[in-house]
Amino acid sequence: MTQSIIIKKPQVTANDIRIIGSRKSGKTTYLASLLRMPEQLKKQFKGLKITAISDDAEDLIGSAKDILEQGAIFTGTDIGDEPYFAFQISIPATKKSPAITLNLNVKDYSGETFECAAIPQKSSEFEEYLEDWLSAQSWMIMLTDWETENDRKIYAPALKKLLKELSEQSEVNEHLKKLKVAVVMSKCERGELWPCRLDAEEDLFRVRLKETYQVLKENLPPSRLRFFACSSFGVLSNSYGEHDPRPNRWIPDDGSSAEFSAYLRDASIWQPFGLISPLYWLTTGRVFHDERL
Ligand SMILES: Nc1nc2c(ncn2[C@@H]2O[C@H](COP(=O)(O)OP(=O)(O)OP(=O)(O)O)[C@@H](O)[C@H]2O)c(=O)[nH]1
Ligand SMILES: [Mg+2]
Repeated sequence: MTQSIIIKKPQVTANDIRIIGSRKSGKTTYLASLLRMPEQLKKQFKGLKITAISDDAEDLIGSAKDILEQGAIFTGTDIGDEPYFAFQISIPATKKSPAITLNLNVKDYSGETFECAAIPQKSSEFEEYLEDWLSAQSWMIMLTDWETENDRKIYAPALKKLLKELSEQSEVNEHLKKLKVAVVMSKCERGELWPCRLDAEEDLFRVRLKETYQVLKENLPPSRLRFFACSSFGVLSNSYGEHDPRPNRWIPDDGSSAEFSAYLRDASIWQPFGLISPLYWLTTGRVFHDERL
């Protein structure tokens, strides 16, 4: 009797995403770290491939090498000239899921554009960005601090406005009824956040950004909203058997904060956390099983 072997074809799926969020929340560093894919991740996840497609994406890999790995930081993203990164993530098959390739187009916005949504006097500027955001299939919203003042006066009102527009436009544009939103807390190598990364919704957003969380939950069904934690820098070691949870970051000793002015400390052991999970969920609707990625 001949045995038939069934070879599952890798799935291929595409997505068009906008990354928006508060100022200096780490959006550009996130994309640069992902595209650069440090050696530590390559070793740990054999067969994982990230390939730049557009020139902007190629250039960002260069910036990761020339800036982040040299212990420097990006200048803020310019308004009006937002880069559009096209790249591909190929994830090999695991016991739990088949091999998959994600073809992604991701546009990176400056934090000011998101904060405009909370300022009524800036509504005409906001309308311009909004038009482009509403042409996408997914949004990644990146936040990094939980000052009560920002929660109440910037993040919650900005999201309220954004989601109100989304809901109104959904009446005339069917595809918007499917738009998904991944809300990401960045820089989670910070000591008080690292243990909370395992349940970002409960332990980060619900308890720390109460009003923002409430606005999101009231305006989006669970199938279109999910919360994530990530760190572009990671900790010194997150491998089994050799944990060293000290952040792989360096903060200038001028009183700066770990939230807004940190640098990568040691590029040779650079191992970001949680970079792929939000993109995977936004694109497939499924939860990625290895949160370290
Ligand atoms: N501690 C820590 N700092 C980070 C991380 N990612 C980025 N940063 C720092 O956050 C600051 C801002 O990073 P950017 O990537 O420029 O932030 P952005 O959201 O693109 O900023 P805008 O374009 O101005 O909105 C820099 O000092 C980065 O080094 C991280 O994972 N951990
Ligand atoms: Mg930026």
